[in-house]
Amino acid sequence: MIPTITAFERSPDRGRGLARDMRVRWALEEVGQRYDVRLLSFSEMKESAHRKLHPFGQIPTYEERDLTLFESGAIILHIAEAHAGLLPGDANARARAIAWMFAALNTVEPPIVEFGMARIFERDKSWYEERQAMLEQRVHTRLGELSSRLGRADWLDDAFSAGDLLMVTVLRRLDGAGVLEQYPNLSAYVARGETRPAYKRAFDAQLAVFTGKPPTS
Ligand code: GTB
Repeated sequence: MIPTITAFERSPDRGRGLARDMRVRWALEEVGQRYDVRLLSFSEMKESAHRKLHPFGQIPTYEERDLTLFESGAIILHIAEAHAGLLPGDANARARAIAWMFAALNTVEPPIVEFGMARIFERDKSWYEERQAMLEQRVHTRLGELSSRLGRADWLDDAFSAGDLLMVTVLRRLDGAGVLEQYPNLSAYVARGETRPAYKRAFDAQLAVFTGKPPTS
């Protein structure tokens, strides 16, 4: 059975692939699983029909037979456990890859999201500049640490995994902020993720929603 995911009918990022359906699409493309997408308006996301799938009225969700999931990390872990290609076979390497999934979502994403949200919603506040400097510093702390750990490696723990998939999508949220560019190995890491054929297929599919034109790949 083909799973169905949900995504924005009209993404505020205008097709830049920054919303969290992108990571789910990418994971499905990596493992070669076809999927359907149900597009939702902002009001539909808050209706009870969708809240039965997602208690917080958000995207993405994932439906497959009698399973419904929300939370992009849980969805990707499910996909990675059900298919080969996103988690290593070796038990210890698999546990480390899952640790990187949690690190992406719990340790790296929060300061990046807070920094980004402030840039959008708090620009008019008198304290914006001062707070923004603090938030940016927190992002730099994490990026510096991540950059040191990645070093000259291609991926966080040997082969590409769901941990890299999540980390790349998290770092992409710094797009346009002029921050990631200060870490050449992290910029190259993100670019490496973006050149994967599965990433490109996922990106084109979400872009097609915005442009209304079918994906070319
Ligand atoms: N922890 C949850 C997960 O990982 O699945 C978070 C889900 C979430 O934040 N979903 C967002 C949503 O539904 C979309 S991804 N928001 C609507 C709402 O809460 O009412 C966040 C997002 C939105 C838009 C952009 N953008 O335009 O750049 C980037 C990221």
